[in-house]
Amino acid sequence: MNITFCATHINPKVWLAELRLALPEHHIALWNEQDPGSNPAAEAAIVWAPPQAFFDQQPQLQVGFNLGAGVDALLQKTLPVNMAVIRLDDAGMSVQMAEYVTQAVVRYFREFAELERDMRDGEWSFRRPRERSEFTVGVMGLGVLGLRVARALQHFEYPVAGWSRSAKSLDGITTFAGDKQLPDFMAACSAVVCLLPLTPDTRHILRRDTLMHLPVGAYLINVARGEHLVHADLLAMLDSGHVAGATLDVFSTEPLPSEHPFRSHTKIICTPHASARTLRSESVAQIVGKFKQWVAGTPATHLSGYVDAVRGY
Ligand code: NDP
Ligand code: OXD
Repeated sequence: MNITFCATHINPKVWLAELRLALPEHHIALWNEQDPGSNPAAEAAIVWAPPQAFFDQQPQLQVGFNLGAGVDALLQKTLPVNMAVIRLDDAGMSVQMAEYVTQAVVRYFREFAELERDMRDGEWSFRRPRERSEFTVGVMGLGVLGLRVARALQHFEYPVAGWSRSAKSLDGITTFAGDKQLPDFMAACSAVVCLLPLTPDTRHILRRDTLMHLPVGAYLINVARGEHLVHADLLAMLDSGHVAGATLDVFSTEPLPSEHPFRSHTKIICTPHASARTLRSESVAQIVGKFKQWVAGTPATHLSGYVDAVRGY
């Protein structure tokens, strides 16, 4: 079978080498945009943020494996009519995400930034310990990553709340679902973590009229997509003190422009979309496993990570 590969922002050579080693009986080729006639007609694609021309030139594609968990960029494209989209599920990302979010929450809860600042200023300060039982961390999105994050936070005995589209019953987690329960969920959170997929329903969900339900002095951690957040609203709420601080890993424009106010804001911590990296070996192993199941006859709709294009995730 022919597989076409196109991934921007990564070195394709090493990926192709690993994929070819794992699938020696199949032909895997790097897509050539300049000379479309030279691309063998492929049934399967492995992609990260390919240009529209990739799909326009290959309407015969049956299945597309996304080299990431989020498929928002892919679903904004016009895709081949019969192509099913399969995303990465976990593939080594959830442990990284749990680690990243936990360190951000712990820094806020334990006020490490303030203690470090005091030490730099020559002080030896005492801060009264906060009450853990009163520091609820809310996780928006209780999927593969959100649930792992929630469980990691529980390990440190933070009360955890979760918000999802469908109602859930999860051991030890106070759950909320749907738009109606969003204000109550927000009101319960001392820190809120966004781990939602970016869909028409969730774009700009972190805006003034949702964030204003947070208690005064709450923290925001956005590790999902930049377009979940309305930048100006966050800046205004940091200025007013309603939001005490934000940790942002994702931005509506990436790379974040060097002059962007987020970069130098004293209440914002930024990282360059690094909270959970796509790991090559884990991702290749997962895609190869799913591809083999598909070749053996499992319908794409039955593969784990199958994306419901109407739902958007
Ligand atoms: P999943 O699809 O497993 O989980 C999505 C969760 O979001 C589900 O619980 C779902 O609810 C919930 N959800 C979806 N739409 C809504 C809505 N309208 N209202 C309320 N809840 C909603 O995704 P993952 O956990 O694998 O990944 C989440 C996102 O994290 C990715 O889409 C990506 O954008 C981002 N990401 C960021 C990375 C980074 O490095 N910064 C790395 C990897 C991913 P339900 O359970 O009811 O379906
Ligand atoms: C992803 C990401 O969606 O890297 O996997 O953001």
